[in-house]
Amino acid sequence: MEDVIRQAAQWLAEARRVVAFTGAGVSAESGLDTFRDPEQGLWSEYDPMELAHIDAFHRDPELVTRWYHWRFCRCVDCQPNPGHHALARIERELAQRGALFTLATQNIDGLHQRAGSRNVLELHGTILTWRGVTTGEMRPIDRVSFDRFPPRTEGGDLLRPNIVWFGEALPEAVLRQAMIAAATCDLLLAIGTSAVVYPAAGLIDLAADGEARVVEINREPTGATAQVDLAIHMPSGEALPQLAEAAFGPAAGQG
Ligand code: BJW
Repeated sequence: MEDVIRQAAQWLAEARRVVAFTGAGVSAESGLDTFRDPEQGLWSEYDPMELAHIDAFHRDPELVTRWYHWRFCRCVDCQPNPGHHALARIERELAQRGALFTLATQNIDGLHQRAGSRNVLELHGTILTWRGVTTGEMRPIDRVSFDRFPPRTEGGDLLRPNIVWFGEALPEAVLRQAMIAAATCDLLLAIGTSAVVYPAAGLIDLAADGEARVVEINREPTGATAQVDLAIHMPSGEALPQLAEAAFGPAAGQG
C-alpha cells in the first residue's frame, strides 16, 4: 500500500468531521463518461455550452432533453463501483464512531445513494427527477413520458431534468449546507473532480482556508493539487477501498 494512502487513512481515522467532495471521475469506473476528458469525455462531440447551459435548453429543448434522456439510460445501465461502496462504508464507520460525514457531490447520477450513502448533498441536482419549467412541479423520471421530445406534463408544461446548468444558481439550501460542512470539517477528500466549476469547487478553498486537511484523490493532478495537503494520484475505485481498509480494517466479509 502506498504511503500517501496510509497517511490519509490515519487522518481519516482521527477525523471528527469529514467531507467527501466528488465529481464525475468517481463514476468513471462505473462506465459513465467524465466531462473534460478530451478523448472520450461527454463533451468531445458537443460544445458543453450547446448542451449544459440554460440558454441551450431555451434554444433547442428537443436536442437537450434527448441528450439527458440518453444519459439517464446510461446511468440506469451501470452499477456503483468499489469507490462508491467505499464512501458508503466510510460514512457507516464514522457514524459508529460518532463522527460526522457529509458527501457533497457534483454528480447527478444517483450512484452514491445506490451504493448506500445517506448524507448526500446533490450540488448540481439529479437526473432522476424532472420538473415543470413553468409550474416547478417535480416528477420522478419513471413518471415522465419520453414518447416525444421535449417531454411535457399532461397540462402541456415543458419538463426538464432537475439539474443545474451553467448560468443557473445552485440550490441555495444545499449549497449553504455544503459550505458550512466544508468550512467546519477537519478533513476534506476531493475525489474525481477537475475542480474547475464554481461555486462547487470553492468547497476545496473553504476547507483549505480553514483548519482542515485536504486530500485529493484523482487519476491525475488538477488545478487543486497545489493547494492540497496530500495527493493520491490513482483511480478512485482503487484508492477509496484501500483508504477505508487502512483506516477501519477489512470490510465485513473480507476479514
Ligand atoms: C478520475 C477517474 C478515476 C477520471 N478516478 N479520478 C468563478 C470563477 C469562474 C467562473 C465562475 C465562477 N463562479 C461561477 C462561474 C461560472 C460557471 C463556471 O464555473 N464556469 C467555469 C467552467 C469557468 N458556474 C456556473 O455557471 C454555476 N452557476 C452559477 O455560478 O450561478 C450563478 C448564478 C446566481 C444567481 C442566478 C443565476 C446564476 C453552475 C455550474 C453548473 C455546472 N453544471 C454541470 C452540468 C450538470 C448537469 C450534467 O451533468 O450535465 O455540472 S457542468 C459539469 O461540470 C457538471 C459537473 O458536475 C461539473 C464538474 O465537473 P467534474 O465533476 O469535475 O468532472 P470533470 O470531467 O471536469 O473532471 C473529472 C475528473 O475526474 C478529472 O480530473 C479526471 O482526471 C478525474 N478522473 N477518471 C479518479 N477513475
